[in-house]
Amino acid sequence: MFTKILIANRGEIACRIIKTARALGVATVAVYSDADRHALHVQMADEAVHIGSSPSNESYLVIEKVIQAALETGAKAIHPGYGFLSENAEFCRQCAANNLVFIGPPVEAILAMGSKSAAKTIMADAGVPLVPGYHGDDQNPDIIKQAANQMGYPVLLKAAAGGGGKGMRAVYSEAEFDEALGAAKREAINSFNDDIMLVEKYLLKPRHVEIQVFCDSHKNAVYLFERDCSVQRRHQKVIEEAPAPGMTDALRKQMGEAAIKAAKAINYEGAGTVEFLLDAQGEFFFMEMNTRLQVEHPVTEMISGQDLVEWQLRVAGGEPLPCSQDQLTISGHAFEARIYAEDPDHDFLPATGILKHLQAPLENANVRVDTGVVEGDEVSIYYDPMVAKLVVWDTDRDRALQRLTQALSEYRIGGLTTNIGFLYNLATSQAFQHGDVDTGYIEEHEQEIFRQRDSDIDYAAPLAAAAIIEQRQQQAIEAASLSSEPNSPWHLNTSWGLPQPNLKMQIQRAVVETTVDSNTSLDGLTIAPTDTGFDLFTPQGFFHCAEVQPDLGTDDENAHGGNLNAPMNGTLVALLVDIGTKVNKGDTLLVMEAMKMEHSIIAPSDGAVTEFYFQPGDLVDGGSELLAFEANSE
Ligand code: MV4
Repeated sequence: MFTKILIANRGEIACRIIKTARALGVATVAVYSDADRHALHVQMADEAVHIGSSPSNESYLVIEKVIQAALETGAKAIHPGYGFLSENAEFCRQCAANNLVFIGPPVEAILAMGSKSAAKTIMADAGVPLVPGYHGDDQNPDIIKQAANQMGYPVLLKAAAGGGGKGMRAVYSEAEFDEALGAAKREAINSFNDDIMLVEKYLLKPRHVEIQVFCDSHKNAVYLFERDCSVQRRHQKVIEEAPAPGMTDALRKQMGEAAIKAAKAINYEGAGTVEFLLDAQGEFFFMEMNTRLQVEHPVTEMISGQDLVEWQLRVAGGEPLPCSQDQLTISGHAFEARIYAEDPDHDFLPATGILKHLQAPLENANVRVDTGVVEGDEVSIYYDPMVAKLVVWDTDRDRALQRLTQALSEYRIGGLTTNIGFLYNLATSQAFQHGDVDTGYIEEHEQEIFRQRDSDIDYAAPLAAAAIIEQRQQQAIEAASLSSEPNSPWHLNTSWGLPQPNLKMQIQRAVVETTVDSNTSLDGLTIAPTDTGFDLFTPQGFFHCAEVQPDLGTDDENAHGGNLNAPMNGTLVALLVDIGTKVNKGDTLLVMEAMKMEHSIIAPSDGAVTEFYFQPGDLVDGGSELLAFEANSE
């Protein structure tokens, strides 16, 4: 076993690798960029080396700097994690040239799987099932078209240099083939500087089922079962699970053995993943092989009870596989949901900002949180905005899914927008609950996942209002407990039996007035405070909520009628006038954002702003006075 390894990565995967290394008594070296100077992975490692400025291509992707850091610190091996240099053949070569062990496959395997068409040729020769198609070197358009006609439409044109969905074009009839091929080749040249095309039978609504394989340097090879990664958005995985819904023992064995064949065909060593397309008839076809540890490896660890990073360290150190195939078993079911700083209501735009409030679900035997951030950290523009991977396990899929939705409803993140609500609505959507998943899932169920029905608002508003009333009562009790007269009636917050107050609520994008009566129940709900209000998790779905401050006008003797206070918690977006500049009644003075909506503060009369109390980017509490305004003297 190595005495010291360097982790050439950051974030959750670096932290995750350090945890296993520490458990094995292996010393660890972290590398970090300017932006990661105080990052969790740096704190967790035994040593840390600064390797450059924040952009990845000036730090984590600079081979010489990573190698130099390993040599300086006496690390014997380098774990690349995933992404970054994990499938970079030159990096692999440089490690060997510097007597450093690359914790991954031989460079030949990385090269062999680097080209989609070369990989398919290797797999075809090895007897691994491929989608019917043509991936030959002869790129004569007539040859490609003849193959398409022979397999029957629809077909899928794919750029050999493409991947991850880039460079794919569906063709539905012979009549449109020539134009489609021309367009696909032009796109491939522009995107990859390579217009080699392959054509395949277009499988409709396939599932993405991948097999975890592991090989050692003594020709042993095993598969650690499958993961279903069909729930993707624009070829980014969202929720993964193991085992795959509906998988039979026979099909699992067939796919596992095909994956082993694929690995052996390229003399593989280390952790690898063989991706297949699985059609509705139970036919499976090789898609590609990933020569790295995948992001979603934890679901395999949860159902197999194996630590795949420990296996990587042992195998890279020349040890044999820790288990034979017969010793590997599946227990229960696991899900992984990727928690991202992104805004599902704005086309999943990446969100940046400070994690002002970060409270993950409690971890235990059923709940695991792999993360690289702590409260107060900044999610920056430099790196993938994944905040954490929420991994759950239980004895069967239904129970595991219940764990997932419960854990999502307990996740508290304030200070930036996340996809937690989207994940919650996806995990509670009907078809997902029944395991009816395929690669088109999110598009097919978009309405349900992004539901914003009036009936939802009618359902959520009284619950949200009740949550506010309950929160006030709780605050009153806490205030009373701190008071010298705890029993004073002034501490009561029950309006002395008066009918409950009318509350003005913003639910997602709707503003509603609602009342709360005694039969509004909060059972089965979870409230997560946020910077703009609170997130309400209910059995019917997830809602961003906030109380809209009543418009009390102003008691200023120059009463202007307008309200210069923040209507609710939010962020100040822009100041639209200068101090002292004459403005007319109704002119917009500033804009703030709350609940994904813009709110304008307008001039209550002719006059001028004499002071702004906040600046763009500031978080503003509801009701705060935002500016000082001087009306023109009559
Ligand atoms: C396909 C396919 C249907 N038929 N090939 C997308 C990215 C790359 N990994 C291969 N992909 C696909 N290839 C044939 N012949 C459908 C997809 C596909 C897909 C595959 C896996 C996971 C998500 C996907 C989303 C859209 C399309």
